[in-house]
Amino acid sequence: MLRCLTAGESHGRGILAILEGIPAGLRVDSAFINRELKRRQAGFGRGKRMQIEKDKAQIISGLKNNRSLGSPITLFMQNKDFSIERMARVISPRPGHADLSGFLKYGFSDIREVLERASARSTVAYVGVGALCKVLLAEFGITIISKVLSIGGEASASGMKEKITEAMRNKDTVGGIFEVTARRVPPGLGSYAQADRRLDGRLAAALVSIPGIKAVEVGLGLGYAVSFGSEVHDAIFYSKAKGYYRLTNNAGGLEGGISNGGDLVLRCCMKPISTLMRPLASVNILNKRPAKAAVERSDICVVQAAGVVAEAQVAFVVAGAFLEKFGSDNLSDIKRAYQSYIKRIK
Ligand code: EPS
Repeated sequence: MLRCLTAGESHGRGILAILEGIPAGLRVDSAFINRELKRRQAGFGRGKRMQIEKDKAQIISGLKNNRSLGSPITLFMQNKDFSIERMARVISPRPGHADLSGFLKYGFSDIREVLERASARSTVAYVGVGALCKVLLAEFGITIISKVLSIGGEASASGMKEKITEAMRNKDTVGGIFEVTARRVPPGLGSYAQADRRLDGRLAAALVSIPGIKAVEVGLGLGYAVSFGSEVHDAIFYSKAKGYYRLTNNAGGLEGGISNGGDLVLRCCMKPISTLMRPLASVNILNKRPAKAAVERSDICVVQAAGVVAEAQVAFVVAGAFLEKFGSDNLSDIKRAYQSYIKRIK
């Protein structure tokens, strides 16, 4: 079982992740983890914090001479902006953020205590863990990529840029849609046998748990609702060279909660960032009178970065399901199990 726990506040000492279940014998190049962390920091519309941070992972446990030991791998990403004790009190919750619900739930007197952990800074940990999972999956030829499909309803590169510039000019924020694709995933990951083993459900849960994600589509997604069955189901073919194959992939590589051998294709809608420089109406939590929502340093648009985070989440879920299917202790054993399975299903 692949398990992960993360910790850390946005302006605390740093962000930490413990990943347990990576098999022994995997070569891990820390430069790759750092490249993934850097990708998360990029994108037009990112805010000032990204000019301060240069996210880098220190590997604190689980590797010896760059090889995994089968023991928990701990990553630590230090924050440059470590100012948690000096941060100003926040008293008017931002609509769209965790501020009000977190404040009510935990009974704080300062919304700062909520937003320090609710911050999307926590996604540094997801990306670090996802990078380790990508390294494992790459041993089996599996790759995961993402691309931005639209920003504020605009689908051309120039239109997207204009939308972000417009949001910037108006002291506003803007969301969008991105797509994640996992290639060369073998058929047979996940199961219909129990709801919590379904790979589609596990992927959707992992994606909708990324801060700001409000919708997830699998394959054709909402498009299924406006089509006839004969138009959308992916017909099945067989050849000796290829084995079973399809010419279309509306299913997004998932049937019956199991990977079917096609690319996993998932689209996510990200809402606009909820910190607005021209704030919406809110309420002062001290006197319960109307007040403008809090204004914090933030980003204008993070759809591209969210795509990188989503790749990491998909990598974590697929790696977990992969290890369940093929074993989990030793990389060579897993390779043998994988090869014998690939031979059988042809
Ligand atoms: C982020 C770090 C945060 C924000 C952003 C994402 O840093 P700071 O709050 O110090 O500017 O830039 O977080 C949010 C927008 C949010 O709503 O949580 C990061 O590292 O990605």
